[in-house]
Amino acid sequence: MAEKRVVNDLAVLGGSPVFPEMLHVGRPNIGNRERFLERVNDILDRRWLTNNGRYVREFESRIAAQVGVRHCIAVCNATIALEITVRALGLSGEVIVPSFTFVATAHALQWQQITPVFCDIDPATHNIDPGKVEELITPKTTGIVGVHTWGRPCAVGELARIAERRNLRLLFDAAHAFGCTHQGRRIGVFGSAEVFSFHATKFLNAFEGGAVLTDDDDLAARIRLMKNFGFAGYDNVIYIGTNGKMSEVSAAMGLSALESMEDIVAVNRRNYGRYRAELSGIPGITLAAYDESERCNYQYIVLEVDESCPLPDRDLLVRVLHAENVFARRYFHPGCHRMEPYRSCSPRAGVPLPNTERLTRRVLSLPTGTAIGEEEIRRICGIIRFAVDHGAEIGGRFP
Ligand code: T4K
Repeated sequence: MAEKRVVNDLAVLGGSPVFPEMLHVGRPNIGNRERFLERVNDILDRRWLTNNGRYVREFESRIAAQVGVRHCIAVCNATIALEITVRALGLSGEVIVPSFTFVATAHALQWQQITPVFCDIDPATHNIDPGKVEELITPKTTGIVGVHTWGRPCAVGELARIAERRNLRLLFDAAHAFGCTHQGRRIGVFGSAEVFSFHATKFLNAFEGGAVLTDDDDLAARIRLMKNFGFAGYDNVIYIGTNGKMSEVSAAMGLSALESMEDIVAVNRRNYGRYRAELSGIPGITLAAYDESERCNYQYIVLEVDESCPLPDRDLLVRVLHAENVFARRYFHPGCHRMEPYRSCSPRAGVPLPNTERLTRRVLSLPTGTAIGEEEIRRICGIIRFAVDHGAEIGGRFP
C-alpha cells in the first residue's frame, strides 16, 4: 500500500494511488458459475434462446413464490418494465415521483408523455416524503411512484393511504430492493405493482433484466401482452406492445444468482459492518444505516458528508478517492429535476426540493459486494480518514 503520511502522498496531489486498479461501485456478484454454465449449455443444446423459454418461466415462478405474489413477469430490464407497467396501469397526465432516484424512473414516464412531478425526500430515509405528496396533487395527477432507494423501503403505508384517498394508482420502483422486507413482508407485494431491476450492478444480477410483480390478474395479463408485441398467440396481435422479453441466458444468470442469494447477502452484510466500524468517529461522515430488524440486501454503501466535515465538500472527497482508484459514485447527483429535459421542460421541475438538493451535494456510494474484501475496505476507509484528518490542508490546495 502506498502509505499516506503527508498530504503530498495523496494521488490527487501527485503521490502513488493506493490501488493499482480501479475499484468500482456495482461490480457484479457472480453466483454459482458451474450451475450457470450448465444452464447455458442446456440452452444451446435445446436451441431455445428467448421468447418465454423454460428458464424465464422458472425464474418467474421462483421469484413469485419467494416474494409471495400471484404474478412475476420477467422483462429485459427495469426501465422497460416501468414503462410497460405505467402504460398498463393507464397512467397519464402527471405522476408524482421523487427526484432523488436514477433518471430511469422519470424517463419511464416522460417517454410516454406523462409529466413526472418531482417530490422532495425525507432526509432521514432518502425516500419520497409522503408529507409532501398531497400538495403536488392536481386534477391531472393519476399516480404516485415510490422508490425504495438503496433497498430501504419507502413509506408504503402512508403512500397507500394517500393513493386510496385521492383515487391514484400506486407503483413502486423496487430496482434496489430485491430480497428486502418492510414490516416483515417482502418488497414486491406492495401497491398495484412493484418493479425489480436485475441489471449487472444490482443485488440479483441477470446481466440485464427486470420484473414486474403484482397480485392483479388483469394487470398481469396486460403486461404479458405488452412485453411481447401484443401477441395473444401465434399471428394474433390484440394490443399495442413492445419487445420487453427477457432472454434465456439472462434467466439462467438470474436463477444462479437466486441460488447464491444468501451467500451474497452475507458478504454484503459483513462489508457493511466493516465499513461501519472503520468509518466510525470520522467527523462529518455518516454511513446510511439499514434496519437490521428487517431483511436487507445491504447492496449499497452510502455516505453523507456534512458541514461538520473538515474537508470543504463531498466533491473533493470524491476527487481524492478517484485519484486513489476508488471509483466512488455520486448517486443520484444532481437530482432528476436538475437534469435535462426536466430542468427545462417540466413545469414544476423548478419547485425547490431543499432536502433533495442538500442530499445530492452530500452523498456518495462506495464499492462493496463479492468483488472486494476486508483489506480493501480497510484501505478505502483509511483514505477517507486521512483526507478528513487533513481536510483543511487539502482544501487549501484546491481553493
Ligand atoms: N430505478 C432505479 C432506482 C435504478 O437505480 C435503476 C437502475 C433503474 C430504475 C433502471 O434499471 P435498469 O433499466 O438498469 O434495469 C447504473 C446502472 O446501469 C443502473 O442499472 C442503475 N440503476 C444505476 C443506479 O447505476 P450507471 O450509469 O452508473 O452504470 P455504470 O455503467 O457506470 O456501472 C456502474 C459501475 O459498475 C461502473 O463503475 C462499472 C461497474 N460495472 C458495471 C457493469 C455493467 C462492472 O464492474 N461490470 C459491469 O458489467 O448506472
